[in-house]
Amino acid sequence: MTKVYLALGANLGVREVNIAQALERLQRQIRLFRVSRLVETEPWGYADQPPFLNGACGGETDLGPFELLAFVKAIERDMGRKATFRNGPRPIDIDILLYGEDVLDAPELIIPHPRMTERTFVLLPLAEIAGDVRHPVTGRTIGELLVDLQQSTMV
Ligand code: PH2
Ligand code: MG
Ligand code: MG
Repeated sequence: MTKVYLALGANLGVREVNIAQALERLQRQIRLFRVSRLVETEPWGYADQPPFLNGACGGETDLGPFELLAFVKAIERDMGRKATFRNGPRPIDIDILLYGEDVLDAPELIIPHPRMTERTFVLLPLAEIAGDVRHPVTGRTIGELLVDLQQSTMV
């Protein structure tokens, strides 16, 4: 069993229902031990779209990293997500943030998630459930990374 942390996001449809459904589906392969509160966030990357609800969850799974990726992609697809454009609107987005202490750099999957340290909408919910967990590349805890980010953007 490996401890994994995932980010959840939605900005189309009834967002909290989509996230609840995704959490329900995730439990078919992940024993969830923490789910964060949901926060409403301004769209990042592409501004002309509805606000997001974002959250994070943590759990244990027997799936390998690529199996986990296929599993979350299947949930996104089943929940009606269409391939649009980068950073565009979506009924559900499930991103793998951390997979144990693994560091992986494959064409289809980079772990830890390469942009997690730059995004408050990821670090804020993640810090609520995993503040003391260490990012295996930077060696900083999630709580520290959130403070770093907030300080770097307090201008
Ligand atoms: N996801 C994106 C692009 N922009 N902005 C917010 N606030 N929340 C997201 O989850 C998000 C985003 C691409 O995955
Ligand atoms: Mg994403
Ligand atoms: Mg994604």
